[in-house]
Amino acid sequence: MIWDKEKESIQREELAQLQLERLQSTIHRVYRNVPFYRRIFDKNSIDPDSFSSLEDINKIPFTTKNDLRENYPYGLFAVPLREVVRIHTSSGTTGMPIVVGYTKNDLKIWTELVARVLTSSGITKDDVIQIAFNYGLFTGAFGFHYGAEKIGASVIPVSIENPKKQIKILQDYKTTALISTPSYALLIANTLIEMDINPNSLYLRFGLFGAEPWSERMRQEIEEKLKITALDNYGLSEIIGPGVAGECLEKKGLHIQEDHFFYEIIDPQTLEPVKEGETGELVITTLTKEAFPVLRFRTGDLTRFIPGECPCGRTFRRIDRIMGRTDDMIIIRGMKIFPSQIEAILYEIEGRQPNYQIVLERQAGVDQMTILLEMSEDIFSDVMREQTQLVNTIKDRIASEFGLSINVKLAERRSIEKVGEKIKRVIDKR
Ligand code: DLL
Repeated sequence: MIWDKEKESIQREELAQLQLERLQSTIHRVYRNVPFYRRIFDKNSIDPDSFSSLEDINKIPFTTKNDLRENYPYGLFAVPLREVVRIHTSSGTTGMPIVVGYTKNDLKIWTELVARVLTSSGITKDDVIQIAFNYGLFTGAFGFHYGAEKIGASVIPVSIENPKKQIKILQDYKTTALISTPSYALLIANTLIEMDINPNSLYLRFGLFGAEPWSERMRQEIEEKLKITALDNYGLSEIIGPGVAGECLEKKGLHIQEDHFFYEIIDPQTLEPVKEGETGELVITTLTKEAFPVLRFRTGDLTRFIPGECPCGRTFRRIDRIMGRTDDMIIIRGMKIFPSQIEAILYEIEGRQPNYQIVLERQAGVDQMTILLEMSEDIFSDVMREQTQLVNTIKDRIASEFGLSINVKLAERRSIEKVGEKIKRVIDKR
């Protein structure tokens, strides 16, 4: 595609103007209706009428997960409850869940945003979509459900089920797109292999996976095992749910939805914006939300803006795959480690996506790290000697990579507990 630079810069200017107008109206809405924000504005002598450019957003202090928690359940709603038509919560992998509400208009916009994510993933009204997220307080299932109906696809609201039942529906209902967490997709893929079913006998073409961190390697594994195109999408309930960002078929980052949200990336230590293209913590301001608007919400998710334009022609910028969470950063004996670094080592040793959990404890004043690793069927049935060998290999690799001596415990298959849909990677008991 030939890029029209001039047209693009006009579009960016128009977008900035739209964002500013929507920011101004959001600021007025929260100042009028949310005591928490009014207090912040008054305490910092911020005049809600003083926002004349997008840079003025820097005047507003960040909103944290803790602020949301302290206002549990409805303290930050900007409309009376009678105008709220839906309630969801965050999945609570990092503590108490956060309660979020939607007006009729919020639901309309959410549906539109998810429809965009589906469309950019190549999904059309001809697709048969199997939704394998839990229908409940979690935003994943309902978000995708309405977005998929909006584009006219056929929706199968299976929810979380025994993987064999998912496979039966994949086969019998001729599902063409699967929507779930990446770890659940892999569970389905591995069950398919165990059942000796040829993935080519399915009608599945696409998988849209999100709600938890995954890697490029995991994408390849899922794509190979299910014979599909697997795409990443990102969202969080505090902002709206799924629909906050999604990959297009280029697989070169996730397009953000800049007409409804304002995105910043900051250094989580200094709280200053990072340089263009550098990794930091994603901060999001909602621009059109009515029931639950948030200003400069620190997502805790680490990513970067991908510079340049996307070959697909969409002009909304892209963020990179989420690399981890700031609160998952393990600081042990002065060393900073992300679970994704441990995961890469386990992947290399095992040759497949590991299912693991990192437990941190303090024993006699010394920090200890234990990796709990679920065993695959073959290792589980293998002799003790091979299990000991696996444990030692992992210990040696971690020691040589990070200079840390750790414990490794092998756990039975599917024994690591999930919080709702998601695995909690780090348990810090210190
Ligand atoms: O997970 C919303 C969602 C549902 C997104 C379905 C995508 C698909 P929460 O339960 O509030 O909402 O959890 C949000 O999950 O802050 C990230 O830490 C993590 N997360 C979500 N999507 C991704 C992703 C939904 N694609 C939290 N990659 C976020 C990595 C993700 N982490």
